[in-house]
Amino acid sequence: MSLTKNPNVLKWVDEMIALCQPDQVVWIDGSAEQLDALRKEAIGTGEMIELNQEKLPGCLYHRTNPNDVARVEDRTFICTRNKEDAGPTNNWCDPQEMYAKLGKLYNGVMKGRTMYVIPYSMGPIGSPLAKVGVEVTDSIYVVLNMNIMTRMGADAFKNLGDESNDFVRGLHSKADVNPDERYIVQFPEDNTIWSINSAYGGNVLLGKKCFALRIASFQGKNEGWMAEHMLILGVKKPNGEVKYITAAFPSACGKTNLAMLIPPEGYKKDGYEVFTVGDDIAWMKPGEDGRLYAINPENGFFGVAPGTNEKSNPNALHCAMKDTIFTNVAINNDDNTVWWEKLDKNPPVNATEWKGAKVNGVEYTAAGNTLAHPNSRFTAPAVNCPCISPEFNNPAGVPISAIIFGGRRASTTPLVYQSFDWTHGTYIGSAVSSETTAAATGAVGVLRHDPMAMKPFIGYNVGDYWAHWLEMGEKLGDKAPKIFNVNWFKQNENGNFIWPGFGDNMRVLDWIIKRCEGTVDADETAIGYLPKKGDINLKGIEDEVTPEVMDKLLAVDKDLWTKEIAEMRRYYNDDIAAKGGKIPQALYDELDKIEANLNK
Ligand code: GTP
Ligand code: SPV
Ligand code: MN
Repeated sequence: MSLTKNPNVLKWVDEMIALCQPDQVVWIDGSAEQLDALRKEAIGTGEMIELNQEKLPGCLYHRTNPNDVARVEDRTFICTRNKEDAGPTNNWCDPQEMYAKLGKLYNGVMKGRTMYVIPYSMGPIGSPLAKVGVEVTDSIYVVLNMNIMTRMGADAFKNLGDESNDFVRGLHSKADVNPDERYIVQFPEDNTIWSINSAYGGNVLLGKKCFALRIASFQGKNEGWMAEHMLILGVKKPNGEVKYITAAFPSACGKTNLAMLIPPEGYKKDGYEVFTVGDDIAWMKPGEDGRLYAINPENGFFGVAPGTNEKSNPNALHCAMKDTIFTNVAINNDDNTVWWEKLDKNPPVNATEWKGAKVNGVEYTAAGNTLAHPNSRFTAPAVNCPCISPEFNNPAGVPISAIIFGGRRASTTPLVYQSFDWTHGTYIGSAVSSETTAAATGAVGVLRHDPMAMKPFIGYNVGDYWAHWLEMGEKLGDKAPKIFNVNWFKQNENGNFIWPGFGDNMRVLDWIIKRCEGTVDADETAIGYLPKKGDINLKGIEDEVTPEVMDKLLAVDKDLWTKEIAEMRRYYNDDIAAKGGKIPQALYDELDKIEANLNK
């Protein structure tokens, strides 16, 4: 039984049924009974494994095909009528051609299967910033994950109403998970997403990267708002005031960790607290008071498991203790619980590694293998988060004081610096580069440009995207958030990180907040404002972060930066402008200014 009278939805779903020819169609109302039945069915077929229900109540395990463990950027397309509109950072194909090609793959693909029709809202239902999507899929794993990651079910249709055509159409089939015919395709001009031959995370939970970033960034450009790959957090100061900050880091570079930060003892004692609003995506729009407001369009966390532990991120760990789906981690067969690298120092002897082989975990890891896939993940409900912000469901969002960019940089980039202004901050965002991680297929640890941490997610021409950033800054004027850059990943000669990171990143947030309030001075350097000696509070970590280490963390090395600027000029010219990206003159001017500063 369909859950809506909206003729636009009904017509589109009918078309998808005619194309995919499922044996059955089930509309997902989001009721507990329906979800329970789906869990039982998936456990029955082996698609999901039920974990220890005493230790991990409501938790399920899922493993994906070893050929299907991360986003596939080389198979991701933006299909606009004009090629220039997709720009140099995207794969492009003519929409009609792509519809025809994929139409053949979808033709009859759900014969013998059930099609699930999932209505969902990105953003709190009723929020003026929220948007509705409908995903049809042949995967129960997708239904159960969408239930955690979005506001899923009949209420989403209430938000759409009986007539609106303003919903994002998402078609997904796992087909036979053939990597050679895998496609993740966005049609921004049609509010449409087609995904086929994957059953993993961001490739198939279409509300996430496909809608909330690729399609939404295109919508935001046309409608005057921003969709960004950013966490949102609130820092409560001892006087009770809460300052909200967003931060854009590339995939697997620390957003979830920063979003759930636990302040060091000294800060806790003084009364500081950190609240999580979001860990991956921010939708931001100017509010009535002229400030920039952000909502988290998601309802859960799809977090990287390896590295998550009681010390690095206890909040994330607690999120994942109930009603969570684990993907591609290892199983401890002694008590049917989960394990991943760095959870603790004791890999289970009696283990099943992520591909499904039973192994002696101690010997297996000692031989240099990992039990969990490096991009293994937990899907956990936001309500589980011990530090979830009281404003999480606020339809108006939260006012943003600071925007932070960052990435993994072994050298060159200091621990923190502030841009001279919004335009310079936009330049800094355009210059984000980072060593690649396991979140996407391909080599790991290679430095690549990832502007605004959005390279895989900008749904249109990157030049126009940068122009949109500059326009937003003009609109916001002196109410615009201040823009900063951070780097938690600076290394010494031995390849060890020299900044402790994690909870100690609070010390950097503290400086950032004081800069926003104008209560701390800074050194003006060629690249931006840096902390003055002694202005980053190191109480409690003086042994680790000695004055010499701090000097390294805050160094602006003229030779390295001259190289950095030369590389940016090459990137703008060769990778963007020569390939059809219209770079705003203001950004070239920023490049010239920094170069001149360095040569002073
Ligand atoms: P996506 O979900 O892919 O967008 O990733 P994310 O940006 O949320 O990254 P996440 O917080 O999951 O961190 C990824 C990896 O970086 C984990 O292995 C963390 O342990 C590590 N990490 C996070 N913060 C820090 C830090 O401050 N210092 C160091 N050295 N490592 C960190
Ligand atoms: C990322 O890769 O940035 C993620 C995971 O957050 S995925 O949803 O798979 O894109
Ligand atoms: Mn992400």
